[in-house]
Amino acid sequence: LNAQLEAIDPVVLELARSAKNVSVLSGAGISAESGVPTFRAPETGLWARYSPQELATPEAWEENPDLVWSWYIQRARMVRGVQPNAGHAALARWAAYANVSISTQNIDDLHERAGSKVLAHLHGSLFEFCCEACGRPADRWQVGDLRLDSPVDDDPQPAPPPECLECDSRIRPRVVWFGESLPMDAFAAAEQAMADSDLVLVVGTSGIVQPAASLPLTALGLGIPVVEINPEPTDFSAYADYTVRLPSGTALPLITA
Ligand code: BJW
Repeated sequence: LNAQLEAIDPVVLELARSAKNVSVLSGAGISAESGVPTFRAPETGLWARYSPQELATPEAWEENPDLVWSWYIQRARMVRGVQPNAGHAALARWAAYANVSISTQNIDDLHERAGSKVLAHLHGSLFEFCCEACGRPADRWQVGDLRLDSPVDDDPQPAPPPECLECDSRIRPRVVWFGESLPMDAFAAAEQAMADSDLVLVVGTSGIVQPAASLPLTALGLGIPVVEINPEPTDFSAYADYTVRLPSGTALPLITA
């Protein structure tokens, strides 16, 4: 533990201790220790033949909706089967001492299940579905029928997405694919929270996907200290005021203690 604590700049510990308004931008890395693969990590099973970057696009949805639909259902099942980790839990506990605003690029619900209220789900949610044409939310039974609660199928057969009860168009996951706009209210709330904070933590993101990656730059421009928590260097590392080169499940409990 001492060795890990020594990996953290004492200034970071002091900033965290005194901060009253903390803004967090989280990415796939914060859920990695729960067993959720990061976005750019190799996948296994059926999906080994496809990269997430190929499947999370409007083009993939147009060309192969059954495959994309089934991929999201499998991911929802996988997330249902894992637990929040020490990093999520530390952020949830911190809310007793500071105003912690969490903006996440993740579509999982592990922050919420650890007890945090998430300010902004910048890229949507694995557990919301809507009509691709009219936006009508899917009825619970339509997706429930696909048994999000069942275990991950090792050999899933791609199945077609359900149809909207209103207009017969396809039901899609309510997530943000490349080229699509982020939910404006969520992005605006995240931007405001960054601007109003006295400390920003950028946790477990490669920082290459825009516009989410630009959020901490707003804070830097205002002179707010920004700390990156990531075991690996990223495109953002050069801009961060401080970097903590530890997994978030180790770093966050130490920083928020
Ligand atoms: C650990 C750890 C541990 C491991 N502890 N850490 C050129 C310049 C600028 C922008 C663009 C451009 N060309 C195109 C664009 C726009 C595009 C974009 O940014 N592309 C870039 C790739 C270049 N952006 C968009 O299209 C966005 N929309 C947009 O711009 O709208 C405007 C517009 C409208 C109309 C026309 C044109 C423009 C939308 C972006 C949507 C991103 N969607 C996805 C999928 C969401 C649903 C899903 O999950 O399936 O979001 S893509 C994917 O990447 C997902 C993630 O949220 C996102 C970010 O990934 P993240 O979280 O950073 O994960 P990884 O895997 O990359 O990194 C994990 C990190 O964790 C690593 O650093 C590890 O080291 C670390 N780690 N273990 C801590 N234990």
